[in-house]
Amino acid sequence: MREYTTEKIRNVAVVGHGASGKTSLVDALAFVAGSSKRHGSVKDGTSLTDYTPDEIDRKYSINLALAYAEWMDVKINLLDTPGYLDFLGDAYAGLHAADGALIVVGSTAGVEVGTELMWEEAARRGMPRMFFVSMMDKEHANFEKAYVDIREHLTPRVIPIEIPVGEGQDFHGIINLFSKRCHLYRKGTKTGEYDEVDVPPEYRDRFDKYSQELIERIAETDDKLLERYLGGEEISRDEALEAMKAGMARGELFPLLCGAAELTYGTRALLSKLVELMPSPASLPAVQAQRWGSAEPVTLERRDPAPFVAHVFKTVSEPHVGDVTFFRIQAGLLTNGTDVFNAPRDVSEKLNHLSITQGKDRTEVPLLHAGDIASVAKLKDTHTNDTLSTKAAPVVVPKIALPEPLIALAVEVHQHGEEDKLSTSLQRLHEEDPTFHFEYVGELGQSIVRGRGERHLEVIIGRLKRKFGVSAELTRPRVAYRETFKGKAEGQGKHKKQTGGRGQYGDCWIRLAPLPRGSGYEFVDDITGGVIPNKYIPAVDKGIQEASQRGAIAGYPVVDFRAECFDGSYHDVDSSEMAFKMAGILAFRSVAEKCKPVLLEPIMEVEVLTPDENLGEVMGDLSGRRGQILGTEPDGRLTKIRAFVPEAEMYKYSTQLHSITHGRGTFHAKFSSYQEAPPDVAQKVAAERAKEEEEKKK
Ligand SMILES: Nc1nc2c(ncn2[C@@H]2O[C@H](COP(=O)(O)OP(=O)(O)O)[C@@H](O)[C@H]2O)c(=O)[nH]1
Ligand SMILES: [Mg+2]
Repeated sequence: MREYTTEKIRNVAVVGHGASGKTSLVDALAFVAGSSKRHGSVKDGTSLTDYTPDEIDRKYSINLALAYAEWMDVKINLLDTPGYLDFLGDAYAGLHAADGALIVVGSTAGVEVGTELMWEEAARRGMPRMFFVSMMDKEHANFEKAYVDIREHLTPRVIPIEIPVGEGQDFHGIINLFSKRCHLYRKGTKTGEYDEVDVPPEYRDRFDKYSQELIERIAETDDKLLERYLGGEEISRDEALEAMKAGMARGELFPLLCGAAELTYGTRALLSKLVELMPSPASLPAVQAQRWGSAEPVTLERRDPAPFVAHVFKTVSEPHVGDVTFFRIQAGLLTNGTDVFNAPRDVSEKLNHLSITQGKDRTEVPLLHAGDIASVAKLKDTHTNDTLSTKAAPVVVPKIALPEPLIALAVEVHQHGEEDKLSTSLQRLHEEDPTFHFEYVGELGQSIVRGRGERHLEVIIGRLKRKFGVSAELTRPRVAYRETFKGKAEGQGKHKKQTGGRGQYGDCWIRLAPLPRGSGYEFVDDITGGVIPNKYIPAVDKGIQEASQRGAIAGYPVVDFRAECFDGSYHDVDSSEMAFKMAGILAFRSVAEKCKPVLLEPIMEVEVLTPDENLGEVMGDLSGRRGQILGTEPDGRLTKIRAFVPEAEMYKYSTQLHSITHGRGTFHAKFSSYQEAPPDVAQKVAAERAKEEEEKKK
């Protein structure tokens, strides 16, 4: 592997909707450039970047993965990202590590949800973007339609820089609008070779129309060029390309290319344009970091020799390799074996076996320059989103803003006794994929896992088995119900025992009454005349609190009530704190039943964003979940619905919303309050709880 200086590097994230052809394209680019030795295929499970068993089985990308193509003396690092929303975190990581985005749009599918999301994220980051209409050989491929789709749904600033010759089965060439030459592909070509010819006569009109549009659009972004163009002067290919690159950097122009990765058609032209139009890290503004331990901002010098700084954008733990850490060098020159420092974790790491990666293959290299992307294995305590720097100049760089979890499920191990292993393994999986979270919730007696969707959590369960040998399954999470009272009542609790020597005696009278929702618990000491000595009253309170952890309806904690202790009696010898606590417990149990107990259920405040055309169905579904719609309002191209929905009814909501809105809808839910559950719900919950108790006894 030759050495590539910062100017000779391009970092390109390949993004777009699932199944738009990204992985196939990355494979073809690396192969056509000669950097990868075999043309792999997603269908056969041999593609460069879908190499994990998870991906080979499922035939779609889950992990951010890296490849590179060496072209025109430049190394293009290609970051292949997953398109499905469940794995959005890795797509964001890919954009974070890149300097430009190649947005892949299927020639038949056009702009989809994933395309929109990636477009918006790349725009938010102000990255130069290029479009590629993929699978031009597919039946019903339609370049013009894809172009119009992008123009209408993403940006009017998209502009074709090449047009296809033929479409679908007849696709066999492209016309380059800059060079005004036509590439005709040789049938059966393995590496995208073509014969260069003049624009065929039957394409002359289309060519004229598109090249005029191209030159006008470029001229519009540059006053000097515009003047010359209007003056009838010819604008050279190099000038046009340079203006195009500058326009891309300012977010004013987004070139559109096309091809068919599986046939390798169009790949050579695309490689050249990635080199010519995407920025080198050297041309970009310096990265702003922060000195570790202070708020002092630091501007990172990209030139050598600067203190080393790198950002870890991905870690993968593989059974036979251990942890592999992918990072982008933000500053400094990095040589193999360098000692670095992970300041926030206070750990020194040695970067041994410094490598570049081509899919699953890693090639050791002696040295890499700033802007490049590298990997190392077996670091001690470095995880996704960490910064590596030096002990002498410790800094942290901005982190990838990761998407929040949307779904929560319970996870249960198949084999008793594996609970500890489950939690250590889930912790490892969280470090690898920080969009996945888990916690043991004592009240529910369940480990709860959270992620971006069911598919995401299923992949996690698969990894748990494959990487850590823990066999588990996803189950429905329990709901943290509560109980309360709707009426008042009073009664006695008397604990009296005479067993041989000293006996036990405690006796209290209490009154229970409901309090407004959210007030919690209140204890009132109404004892007069010392009928219960002061020192025993806290014990009565304790007894009531303990007993209230199991309500009368279904055994859930009772909340929002007042307990008044107003009478009782004691015994000089036999009374004790223990005995009065027992009396409190007995009093609560007997009085609680008379206070019209009810079940409370947690209610979530939910905000749903949906396309207008699905509004009716989304609202209907929310009502079916006993949701109470609070209102709707327009929000950009979508409509926002606000509603209160019982948590118990939110089970698998993300999956349902995804299916109603074809992935366009998103939502956000947070706990709002506890509300009285309808009687039929309470009955069902009580019956389920009774059944559970019954099973526990067995
Ligand atoms: N006809 C045709 N099919 C393609 C082409 N590129 C990819 N595909 C198919 O489209 C599907 C999705 O491709 P993949 O590369 O996994 O897309 P990704 O999800 O965007 O990475 C796979 O079945 C590929 O075989 C192409 O150039 N022509
Ligand atoms: Mg893919």
